[in-house]
Amino acid sequence: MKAKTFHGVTMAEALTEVKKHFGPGAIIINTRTNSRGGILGVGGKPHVEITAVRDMNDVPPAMRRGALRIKPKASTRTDRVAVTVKPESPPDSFAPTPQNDRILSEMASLREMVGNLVRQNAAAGVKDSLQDPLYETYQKLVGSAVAEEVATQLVERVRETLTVEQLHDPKAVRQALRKAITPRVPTAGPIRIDKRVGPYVVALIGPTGVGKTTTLAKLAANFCLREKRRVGMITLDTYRIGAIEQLKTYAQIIHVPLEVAATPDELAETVDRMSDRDVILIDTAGRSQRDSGKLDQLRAFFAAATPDEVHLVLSGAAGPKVLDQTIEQFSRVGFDRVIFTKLDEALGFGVILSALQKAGADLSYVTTGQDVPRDISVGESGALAELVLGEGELQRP
Ligand SMILES: Nc1nc2c(ncn2[C@@H]2O[C@H](COP(=O)(O)OP(=O)(O)OP(=O)(O)O)[C@@H](O)[C@H]2O)c(=O)[nH]1
Ligand SMILES: [Mg+2]
Repeated sequence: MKAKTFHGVTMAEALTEVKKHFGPGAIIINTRTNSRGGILGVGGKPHVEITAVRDMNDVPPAMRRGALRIKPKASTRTDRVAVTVKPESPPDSFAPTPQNDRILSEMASLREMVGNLVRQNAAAGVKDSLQDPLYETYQKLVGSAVAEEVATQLVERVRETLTVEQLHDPKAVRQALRKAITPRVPTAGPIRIDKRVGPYVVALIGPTGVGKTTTLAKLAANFCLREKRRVGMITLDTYRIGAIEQLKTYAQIIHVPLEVAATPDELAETVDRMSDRDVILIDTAGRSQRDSGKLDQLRAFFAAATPDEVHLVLSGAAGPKVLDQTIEQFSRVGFDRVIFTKLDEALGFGVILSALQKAGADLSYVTTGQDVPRDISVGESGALAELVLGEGELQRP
C-alpha cells in the first residue's frame, strides 16, 4: 500500500495536501485530530493527520470498508463500501471549507463509533455463548469445598434432569442439585446393638487429634444414659501421656468400666472379660496416616479381637488431600463406617462427598462440637446435602 500521511493545523489544510499529492480522486483511509505541545493536554496546537492513497487498489481489502473516497473517478462504479462524495464541479464539494472540515471529522468519529460498537457486540456475543446457566451453581459447589470433578458431575446430572427453561429457574436447579447430592452421602444409621449373644464390639480408628476419644465418650454416654445399655470401654492408647486419664474421667462420670489393653492378646482377653456388657467401645491411639508400621500393629489388635464394626474417624476440618491420604492408609487396617467430626470447624462440607466415595463406606455419625455427650448426631444424607448447598443449618442436638 502506497499510503502517505499528510499533516495540517486544520482538516482543510491537511486535505489540500492530500489533493496536491494524490489528486482529487484520493482515498482517505484514516484521519486523526489531536493537539501537539502544551502541558498535560492544555495549551497545545491543533493538529490534523490524514492518511491517504491514490487509488482504491492501493487499499488492502480489509481496510476498504472504512476507506473514504474524496471524489470518485468519473464513469467508474462507486465502491460498494466506500463513502462517496458527489463529484460535482465547480465548486468542488470537498473544497477545504470549514463546513467540509466538520463533515469529514464527523465521519471519522462516526466510523470510530461504529467500529467500537461492532467490537463490543462481538465481545458480548462471545460472553453470551459462554454464559452457562449452571456456571454459578458449579462455582458455588466448588466454593463449598466440593472437588472440581464431583462438582462437574453434579452439574451434568442437573443438566440431564432439567429442561432448558428449568435450568434458568434457581429453585428447580437447587432441588435437582439436592437430589443429585443426597445419594453421594450414603449413611448407615446409628450403631445397632442387635447381637443376641455377647457384647457388640465397636472400635474407632483414625489420625491423631481428630476427636476419637471425645466421640467414643459421646457414644458411651448416649448408650448408657439414653438407651440404658450396659457399656464397657477399652483403650489401646498407651502411647499418649494423659490419654488414659482423659477417658477415665468420662468413664467415672457415666459410671462405665474402662480397661486398658497394651497388646492384641490383652485386647482379646479384655473383651472376653467384659462379656456381660451390651456394647464394648474400643478407643485407639491416633495414628499418623504416614506411619504404616503403626497401622499394621492396629490391624494385629483387630485380628485378635474381631470387632463387629470399625469406624474411621475423619475431621471435617481437614483438607481433601489429607482426607484422601488418610482413607488410603487406613484401608490397610480396614473399616466399615466413617464418622465425620468437627463439622463446626469445617470450611466447606463438600469434602465429605469425595471422602465417602473414596472410603467406599457409609457415614455413621457426625460431631459438631466439644461438648460430651451433646455434640453428636446420626449422619443424615438430606441434611448434609443441604449443608453442602450452603442452605442447611448445622444441627447441634
Ligand atoms: N470443634 C470441635 N472439636 C472437637 C470435636 N470433637 C473433638 N474435638 C476436640 O478435638 C480435640 C481432640 O480430641 P480427642 O478426642 O482427644 O482426639 P483424638 O482423636 O482422641 O486424639 P488422639 O487420641 O491424640 O489421637 C479436643 O480438644 C476435643 O475437644 C468436634 O466435633 N468439634
Ligand atoms: Mg484419643
